[in-house]
Amino acid sequence: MNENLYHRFSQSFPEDGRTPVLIDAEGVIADYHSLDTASARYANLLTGMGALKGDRVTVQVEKSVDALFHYLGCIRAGLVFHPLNTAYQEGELAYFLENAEPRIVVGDKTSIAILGKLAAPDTSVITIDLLAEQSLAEQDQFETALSEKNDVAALLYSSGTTGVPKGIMLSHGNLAANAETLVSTWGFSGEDVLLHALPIYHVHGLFVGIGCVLMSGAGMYWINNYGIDQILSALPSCSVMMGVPTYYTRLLRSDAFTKAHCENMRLFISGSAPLLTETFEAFESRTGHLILERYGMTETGMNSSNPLDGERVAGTVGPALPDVEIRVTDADDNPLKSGEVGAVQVRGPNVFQGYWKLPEKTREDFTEDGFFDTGDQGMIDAKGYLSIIGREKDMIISGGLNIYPKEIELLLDQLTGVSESAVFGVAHADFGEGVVAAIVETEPGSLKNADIIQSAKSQIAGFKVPKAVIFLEELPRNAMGKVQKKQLRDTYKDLLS
Ligand code: MCA
Repeated sequence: MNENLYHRFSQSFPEDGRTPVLIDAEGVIADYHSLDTASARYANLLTGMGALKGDRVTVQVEKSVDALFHYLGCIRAGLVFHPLNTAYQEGELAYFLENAEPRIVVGDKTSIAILGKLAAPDTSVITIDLLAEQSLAEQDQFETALSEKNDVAALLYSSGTTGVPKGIMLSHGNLAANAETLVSTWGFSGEDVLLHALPIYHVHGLFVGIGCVLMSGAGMYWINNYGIDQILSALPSCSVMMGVPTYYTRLLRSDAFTKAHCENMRLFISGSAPLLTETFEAFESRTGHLILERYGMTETGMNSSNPLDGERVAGTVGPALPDVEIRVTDADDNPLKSGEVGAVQVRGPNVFQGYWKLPEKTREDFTEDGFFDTGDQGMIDAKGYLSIIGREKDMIISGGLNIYPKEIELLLDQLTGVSESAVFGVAHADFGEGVVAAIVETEPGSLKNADIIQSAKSQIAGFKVPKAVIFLEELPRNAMGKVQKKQLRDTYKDLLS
């Protein structure tokens, strides 16, 4: 059997190819037949450019319909899709391009010059616009590549505590299994229209959102950039919405948002960052809907979900998905009893194939009996519901994006006049958490807040740039000399709220 993700999707496509798959305010943008033919053209074009099964295609493009068709073309051709956040700057891109060794690099008009400069000489570097234009001359049929379950379909990077990003290899089998489980858990069908406003360079928008739709023959209301007005005008045409908590807090901040917008909605799903109980409750009282919170990570896709039918408990991420095993363990990987807090470990068909070029690190993160150690701390209650109590050391989640302080500290420490720095997260009214940098100067009073922020902005993605900088005479340390981040978080907890 062909385990290619696109092949698996195509088995759920509606018989009538004229069934809409993408809609927006103007009406139908694409039906299933045109999605199939457009992805075939991209697959023909990419393979015609010399890309072979397993080759990486690195993509840094704004969300668009062409970007979606191109993604599907890569998958169909058995190429490894490697998407990048459009906010990444030159220094960040240099690392990804060197590490992923792509055969093809795809950018936008605005980013193509930098991508071209950074790419290895034998790489094809092309804009998505030109690809789209050239694809029109290609055949609109393509025999989807034969893929095995464990063949890598996508490479996504996550920074980690060392500040050096690791490539996470997700296979066709991982992505298909997770999408299938989510379709049944969340009751997706051909009747659904998903409000798709998430970016398509992360697991949430790319695999969870698009995966659920294409694995069930449903439709998507396609929004390229999150904006409250677009969401409000789209909602009445939709039945399901997926978002990070910021999407819901922004909706609640809009007085225009009422129950009437949700008339046709059956489900609101939240993930990628903790949903505050107060958001859950405020949303219920405004709309009558209980937001369904679920839990996942790039290495595993989705692991657990509050139920579609049954009790949705605020502050928990629900029981394990049907084909996923979750356990909470002590430091020696021994399972703990319900109610006890320990390491969250996951095993199942959703769990990734390993870190790209890092077999040693991969071995470290798996237990002997095949569980992946997520780095999160959690607790499973008597009903089997998981709560995430703490997460990988120091990690900040801002607007649904993971930020690793080490990466920012390494950058700040290199700035002239900075002796040392400590980066930490505090509550942020819009993004849930925001980045704060504490700086110790080599010469007190020599640096300006704005200069630090400006320097950071020119070197790293905007979402990682500190929202506030504070100057300290020294960093708080314990007897061992270790910086006390907790103390910093406590002292400055109200800085951004
Ligand atoms: C933008 N900015 C941010 C963020 N986004 N700062 C902190 N955190 C953020 N997430 C900054 C910009 O650099 C800019 O700064 C200013 O805010 C406005 O930028 P803009 O692009 O206009 O922001 P926005 O369009 O309002 O975007 C906010 C957003 C977006 C809609 C919340 O960040 C978003 O779509 N987040 C979702 C990310 C996502 O898909 N996560 C899933 C990861 P300045 O003005 O100074 O230039 S997958 C995952 O986590 C796992 C697997 C899972 O379980 O899902």
